[in-house]
Amino acid sequence: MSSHDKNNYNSDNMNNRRTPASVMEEETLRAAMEMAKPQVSVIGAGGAGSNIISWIKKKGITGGKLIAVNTDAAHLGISKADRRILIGPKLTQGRGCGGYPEKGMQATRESIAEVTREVQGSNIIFLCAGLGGGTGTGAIQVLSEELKRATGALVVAVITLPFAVERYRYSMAKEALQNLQRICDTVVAIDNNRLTRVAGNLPLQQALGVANELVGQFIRGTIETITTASLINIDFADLTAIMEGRGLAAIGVGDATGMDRIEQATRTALDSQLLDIKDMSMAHGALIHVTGGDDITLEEVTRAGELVTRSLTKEVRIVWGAKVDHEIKGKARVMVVLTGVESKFGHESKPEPVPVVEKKRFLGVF
Ligand SMILES: Nc1nc2c(ncn2[C@@H]2O[C@H](COP(=O)(O)OP(=O)(O)OP(=O)(O)O)[C@@H](O)[C@H]2O)c(=O)[nH]1
Ligand SMILES: [Mg+2]
Repeated sequence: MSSHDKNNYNSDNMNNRRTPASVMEEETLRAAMEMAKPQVSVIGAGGAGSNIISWIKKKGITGGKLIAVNTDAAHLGISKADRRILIGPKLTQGRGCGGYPEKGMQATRESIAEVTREVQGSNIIFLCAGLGGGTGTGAIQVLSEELKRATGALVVAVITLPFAVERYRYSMAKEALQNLQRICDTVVAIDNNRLTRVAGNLPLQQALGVANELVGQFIRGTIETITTASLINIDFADLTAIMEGRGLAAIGVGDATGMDRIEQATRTALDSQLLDIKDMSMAHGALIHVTGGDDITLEEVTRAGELVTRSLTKEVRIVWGAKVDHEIKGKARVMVVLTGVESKFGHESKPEPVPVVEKKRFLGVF
């Protein structure tokens, strides 16, 4: 019997005989459940980071606090975040960093106390930004270091690398990415130049929208499978095991309909990794997230896990979560995140492999 079933069983019994002792037990259980829920904060830094936060907010999310930080007051004004923080007001007067990451770093240091206050008590902090500008590139480096120190939370950065047409920004982005790998538990990197694999040949603005959606989907999906009852949940310990001290991570998504939708979507997710990684089979861990309409079956979700397991030659830890989305009837969407991967953007010190095999957790009603 899963813990979820047990909870339901207990609460049914409670309704039948409400003795003072049993009411107290129920209250204690409720308090314990509340305490066990991980606190999650998501911070979007700079223009791209704030746009990603707005995307998540528009889609709706339960179980996470959304914060936007920017040096650009006008852009911050249109953000849909739960909390908006203008960083470095003395340094930049709310006018942005003009592409200088050093200025973004200084601005963040000026306002670090305010940001730290907002994330106190968090167990997981997601930081997102488009690398290549001043604010996001500078802020995410200072935030990851300072917030890790202040909270001890699992810190996961999710960043995009600039398009080839923005080459002059590339070296700054590369340097920041190296630095982030040293500081964060995991850095999920999306190379914008690979977006054509999932979005075709789109104009720049639309391609940026696709990147926002991808980052947003990853963060939203992960948060919801650990904080709310889903078809299959991932617990905080699972997530920590594959993300803590893992270095670089790549991500891929696939959508499909029809009889073999799971096979197709999983293959697309594996074949369309949005970072140029050296050898997929050498990944140290994998997180699979499946979203499907009401008709998605447990067997299909398990199948996605099997397909990914087969692509990874090592005995690595694989965790998976699944959620029903009533809006995508008939469709399956599979997201595969490979952690501890090697890439030309990699940092020299590599993580130790996670010694465990696959793990499943079943919760919810089928
Ligand atoms: N995913 C995504 N990337 C974006 C978006 N806008 C810009 N980018 C990318 O992110 C990089 C940084 O751009 P911004 O986020 O606008 O820059 P910033 O961090 O605000 O920095 P400054 O404006 O220089 O202070 C760019 O080089 C683009 O590659 C967006 O809306 N979404
Ligand atoms: Mg900006």
